[in-house]
Amino acid sequence: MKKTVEHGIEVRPLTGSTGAAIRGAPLGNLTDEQFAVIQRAFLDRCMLTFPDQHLDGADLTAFAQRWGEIMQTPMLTYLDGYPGILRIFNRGKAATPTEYWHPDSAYLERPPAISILAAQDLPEVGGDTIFCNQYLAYEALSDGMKSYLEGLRGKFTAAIMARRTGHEGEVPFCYHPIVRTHPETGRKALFVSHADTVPSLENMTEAESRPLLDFLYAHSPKPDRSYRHIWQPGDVVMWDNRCSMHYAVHDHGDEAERIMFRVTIAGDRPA
Ligand SMILES: O=C(O)CCC(=O)C(=O)O
Ligand SMILES: [Fe+2]
Repeated sequence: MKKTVEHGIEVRPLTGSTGAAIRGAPLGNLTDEQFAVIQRAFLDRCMLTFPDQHLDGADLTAFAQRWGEIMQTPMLTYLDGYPGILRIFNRGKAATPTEYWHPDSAYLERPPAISILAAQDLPEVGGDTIFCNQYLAYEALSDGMKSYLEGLRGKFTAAIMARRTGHEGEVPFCYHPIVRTHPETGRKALFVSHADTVPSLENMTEAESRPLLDFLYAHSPKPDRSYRHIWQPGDVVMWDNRCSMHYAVHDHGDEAERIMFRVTIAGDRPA
């Protein structure tokens, strides 16, 4: 895996398995050829970092629009003047809804394909985000397990989001295959999440489902198929929710300022 430069865009792999850093162009001003280079790297590496971009709400929105349709997630409140931008801030460790492995908003019928974060204000140290490659998690399973998982669907619920937002009444959920085929690469990836998000398999009790789901969740994020991002001012990071999970490490204390702008891009129904 080597660094490449094409149309002035440098693509440098971040680990042997996951992620690439993109340098060489301001994101607000990419040619179609440059965008194609970035798109290829994204599909290949599951997530990208763009150092030193310092995007504000307008720049972030313009960049995000190149990837598809900007979407909103029900129950969340978006920035005044920027209906696609969610302001992520430090809620304190006890209340953070993102310190566990997950793909974003997987309880939606059509979960976001892509999420993009632009750092606005960072703690002096800590608050890293870790990403894991769910193609490789799938490929590491035995042939027996792969065929056993064929056709199984998980119940994906909004329990964590409902808790966080004080949502009352029935918690939204839907069923998705726990092995999904990426609509653009054609590769299979393991599609799972925390036990509160995926409590059970379709047509099975929780007691019957947990051993398998717990195994798949624990199996997924291994160091040799992950990348840990240590944020720097101005960073933009984007990930593919169809083939990766991420984990926001809360080790910066409840008082430290940590503000990110997030945009999500609409995706297909997992299949
Ligand atoms: O704050 C972060 O680093 C990531 C939070 C997260 O999970 C998200 O924005 O989807
Ligand atoms: Fe997330």
